[in-house]
Amino acid sequence: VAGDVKYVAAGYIAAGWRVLSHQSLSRYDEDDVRIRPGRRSRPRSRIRPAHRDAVPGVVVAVDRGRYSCVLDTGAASSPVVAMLARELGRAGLVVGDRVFLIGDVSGGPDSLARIVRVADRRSTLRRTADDTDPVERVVVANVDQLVIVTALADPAPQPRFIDRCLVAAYDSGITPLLCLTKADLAAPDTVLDAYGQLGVPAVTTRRGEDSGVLRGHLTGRWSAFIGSSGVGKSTLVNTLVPSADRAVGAVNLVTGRGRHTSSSAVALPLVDGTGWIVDTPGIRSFGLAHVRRDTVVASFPDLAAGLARCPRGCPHDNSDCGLDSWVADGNAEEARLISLRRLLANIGGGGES
Ligand SMILES: Nc1nc2c(ncn2[C@@H]2O[C@H](COP(=O)(O)OP(=O)(O)O)[C@@H](O)[C@H]2O)c(=O)[nH]1
Ligand SMILES: [Mg+2]
Ligand SMILES: [Zn+2]
Repeated sequence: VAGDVKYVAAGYIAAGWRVLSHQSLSRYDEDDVRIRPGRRSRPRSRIRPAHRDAVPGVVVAVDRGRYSCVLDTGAASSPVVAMLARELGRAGLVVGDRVFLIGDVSGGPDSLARIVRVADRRSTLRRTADDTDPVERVVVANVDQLVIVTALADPAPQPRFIDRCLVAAYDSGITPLLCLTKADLAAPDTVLDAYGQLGVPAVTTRRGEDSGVLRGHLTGRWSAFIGSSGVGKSTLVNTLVPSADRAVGAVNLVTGRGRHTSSSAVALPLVDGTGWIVDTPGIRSFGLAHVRRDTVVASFPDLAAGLARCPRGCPHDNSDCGLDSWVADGNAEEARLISLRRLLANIGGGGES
């Protein structure tokens, strides 16, 4: 039995590796595929031989404990609906989770498969409901890139929103990409300059135009799109994935008055190309209660060298803080220091943003 179990585990590792390399994603090894935890000296009888045939896939939507999964083989023409095997416990999965399925994986009407394994997550995009909420939630797993969608006008660019998203991306180890929409309404130069200096890549888009530059950034990757209401995120998603049919101009998706009643994330494959984009309609911002203060500070690379002027243990909010003279000497924009202080005050339980 023990030998058999070992074979099964090795098979999963190999399968996991193939899946991951098949997706042309990088930076992981077999350690990233979760082997059922347990003491290695004992036979892991809970791994059932039947699971040897489990097929790999990825969660693309979640609806009340039912998971829509796309198989790596592409064998099923529509997403396979699956439930989580009881032995995997009650830990919820999120969009982007890589899974192994058994049972009816035909994807046919009324078919139901079973998820028997979950791969370790390469990345997790996390948030709390607000900056003081202790409950941390995973928004999406295994994305490579966070596309921060913000309009150049109507509504005006929101640097504080951008900075907050950059902290979330930095904390999650996910590459940020700034996507500036509505370039037909205002010139992007000021925003491009400000964030270009920080080394944040940026693209501009306008309605009715398919941005090849944006597509280039999305190719071969999993990208989560985040944006506050009205910035043109749905318009953008529809351009990239016409079949997605996201409601444009919908006032309130959560109450169901829009065409799309779901407020949870959904992964959509790019029509031409290998990338996936994850729309996050219910998520307008990131509570950062779970982020360490020094991670917030580290998310402001333009201020990093100025920290040498701070006394040890500086809270960066009083007259001893060396960042004031750093900014006064012209080393960084004052707005950036204000943004940093606002974020630190909030996660410290302080006032509203
Ligand atoms: N002028 C202009 N308007 C746009 C552009 N993209 C979207 N819009 C409009 O902005 C409004 C909000 O768009 P929507 O995609 O629903 O934004 P969402 O709330 O971020 O999903 C709609 O009226 C869109 O037609 C653009 O590039 N230029
Ligand atoms: Mg929308
Ligand atoms: Zn300081």
